Amino acid sequence: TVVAGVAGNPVRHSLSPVLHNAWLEAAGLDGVYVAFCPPADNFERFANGLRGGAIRGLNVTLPFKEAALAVSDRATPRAETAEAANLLLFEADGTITADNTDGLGLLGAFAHQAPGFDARSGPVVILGAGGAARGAAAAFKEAGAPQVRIVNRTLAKAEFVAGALGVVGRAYALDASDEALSGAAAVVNATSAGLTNGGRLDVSLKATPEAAVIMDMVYQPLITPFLAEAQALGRRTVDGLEMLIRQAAPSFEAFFGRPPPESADVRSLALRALEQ
Ligand code: SKM
Repeated sequence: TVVAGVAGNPVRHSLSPVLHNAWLEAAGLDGVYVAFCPPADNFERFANGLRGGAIRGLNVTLPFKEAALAVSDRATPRAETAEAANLLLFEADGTITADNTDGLGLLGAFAHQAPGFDARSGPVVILGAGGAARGAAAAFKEAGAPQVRIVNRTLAKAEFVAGALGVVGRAYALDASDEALSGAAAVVNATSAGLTNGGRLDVSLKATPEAAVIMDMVYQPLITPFLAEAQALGRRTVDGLEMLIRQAAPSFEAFFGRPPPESADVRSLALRALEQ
C-alpha cells in the first residue's frame, strides 16, 4: 500500500483526502491518502521522522510551506522560485525532494474555467503579498504576463514581492487599487480574506475591464463575496476549488506514478463535502 498525505495545521478543512482517495479508488490503485496535523512550531521534526520510512509523499499546506522547503535536500526550480513547497517526496535513500504544484494549479484552473484566457494579454493583479501571492506572481510572470501588479495593505510588502519579479513587477497600496485594476487581464485574490466569516476585501472590482477574469484562491465558501461581486459585474470567474484540484493532479502522479483517472468526478465530490 502506497501511503501519501497532507500536512497542515489546521488540516480538518482540507479536501485533499477526498480528492486523492477518490482518484485512488477510481484507478484501482493500492494506496491511501491521510491528513496529518503536526505541531505548528515543529514541522522539521515531523518531516525528518518520515525520512526513508513508509510514506511516499506529502502535500503541505499552511503554515508549513516554507518549512517544507527548508527541510528538503533538493528542490525543483519552481519550489525555489516560490520559496515554498506544497509537495514533498520521501525517497528510498532517506532524502527529501521538494516541489511546488500551486503555480500549475493556478494556471490550470484559468485554462479550465476561463478558456482562451492568455496571461500575455495584459497586466495581472494579485491581491496580497504572502506566500500564495508570491507563488501566483511567479506563475503569471512565467506564463508571460507583461506586468504583475501586487496590491497590499502594507505597501512595503507589496514592494518586496514586486521587486523579486524584476521589471515585470509593480507595487500598489490598497487605496490605489482602482489604478492597479485598470486595464487588468486578470485579478487574483491571494489574501486569506474569505477564510473567516464575513471576511471582505476593501477592493471594488468596478475598475476592472469587462474582459478581466477574476479568481479567488479561497474555496470555502466556493463563491466568496469577491467572486459574487465579479459575477454581479458580469466578469468571468475562476474558483479556488479548481486550483486545489489542479495542484492535486500532478501531486497524485508524483505519489502514485500515474495521472489521476479522468473518470472520477472529484469536483462534484468536493462540492458535496463543502456543503456538509
Ligand atoms: O497547495 C495546496 C496543498 O497541496 C493542499 C491544500 C489543502 O489540502 O487544503 C491546499 C493548498 O495549500
